[in-house]
Amino acid sequence: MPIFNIPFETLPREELESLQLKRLQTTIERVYANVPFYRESFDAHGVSPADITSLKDLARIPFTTKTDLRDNYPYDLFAVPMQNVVRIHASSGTTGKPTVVGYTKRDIDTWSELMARSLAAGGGTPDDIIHNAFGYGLFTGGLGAHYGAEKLGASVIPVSGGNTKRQITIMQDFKPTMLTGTPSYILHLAEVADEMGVSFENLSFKSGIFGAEPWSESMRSELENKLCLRAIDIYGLSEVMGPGVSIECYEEQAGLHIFEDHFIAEIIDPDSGEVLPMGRTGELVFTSLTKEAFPVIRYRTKDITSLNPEPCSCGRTHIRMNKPTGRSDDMLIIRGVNVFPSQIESVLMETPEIQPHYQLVVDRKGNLDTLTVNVEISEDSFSDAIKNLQRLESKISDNIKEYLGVSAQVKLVEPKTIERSQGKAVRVIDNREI
Ligand code: DLL
Repeated sequence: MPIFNIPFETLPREELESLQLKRLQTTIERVYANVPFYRESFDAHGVSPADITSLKDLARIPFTTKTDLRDNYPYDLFAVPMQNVVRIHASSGTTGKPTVVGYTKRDIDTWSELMARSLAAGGGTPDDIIHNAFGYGLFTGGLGAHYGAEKLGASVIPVSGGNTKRQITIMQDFKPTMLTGTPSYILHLAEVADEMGVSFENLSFKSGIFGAEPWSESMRSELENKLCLRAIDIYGLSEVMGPGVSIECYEEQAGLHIFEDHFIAEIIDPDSGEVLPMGRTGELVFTSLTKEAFPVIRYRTKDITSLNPEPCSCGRTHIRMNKPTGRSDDMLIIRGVNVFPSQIESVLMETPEIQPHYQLVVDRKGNLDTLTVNVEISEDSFSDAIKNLQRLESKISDNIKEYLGVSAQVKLVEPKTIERSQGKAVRVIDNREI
């Protein structure tokens, strides 16, 4: 059982919900009083803070979207004066303006505590040495994990992303016991270690906390085998706080416990906005319960997942969200078939001759969408595979067709030719004109 702040994580449901209601009412009152956007939006929907008398009343409140955040760029959704904001982060976003988020001193404390709880849930203790390969900067991964590690009382090595060879030497010399980073960058680290003749069997890792992008179960097995550690999935988003919104427990690694004393999660039908019953798959929506500078009310994440209220052997009473399959805006619609990059990843990883380095290229030829899957052959089977290149390509293409119902042209490419990222991997290049 993890040691850090377990009382809040094992609260009986009734107590947890009464805490949530109290915090929700306070948050709604604060945003109504301090943020013109929320006041106008609540007024337009005919709902006032006094109407929130039970958790069910949350459904009466309008959603907040990424567009609302962009329209209020950079600071108009802040609920405190700028003098009280001690930190600013931003999420890059692929189009348009970034999303800007702010933190008060107390927000940083809350976030650090939640990240400490996350690391503890992933097997961390004050005795650990944490090699933090999440990027430091406007991205919330690096500093989020850093403050959490310090709060836990562990020793943190702030390596950030990049300078990969040096990272391997640090791992050999400093003997870290936990590793944090994006799964795609960690895979690259493993590849570089291999080139340097360094085996993870001789390093000291017991667990790795990986997230910030979707990754499949097959990717988990690959990472666990290559790095000789237990790979734990961590989820979060800048708008809601950063990493530390939910995490898998070391015991089960089956669904990510949401820190429900600080966030309320809902699943909605992305088209109708209707709240879906527990267990159904849809878009994840979050309301923050304790944030001061940048509270979010029913924020539509675009992440697609489902919630699981089943008790967990770790003892936590907080519900779990299943591994997100992807984002509704990353979902590719190829000739009418919906495909997430992570589903393609699962199919690819069933072929032993290839490496989980891939990129999907979508084009439009005439009126027809085409999908090309560029994927690397593994170094070991390179010379063999080259003889059977076409046979292997059509085998993978048949598997994609069979499992996902979409036709794709598979192109096997030489090892190490797909660009490696130091943070989140770029999985899709969509050349279609919108
Ligand atoms: O990625 C925060 C984070 C940092 C999470 C480190 C975990 C670890 P953003 O850059 O704002 O924040 O991106 C948030 O990334 O809406 C998801 O689409 C995706 N995402 C984050 N974690 C996961 C995960 C950080 N474990 C967006 N699985 C989110 C799948 C994830 N997708």
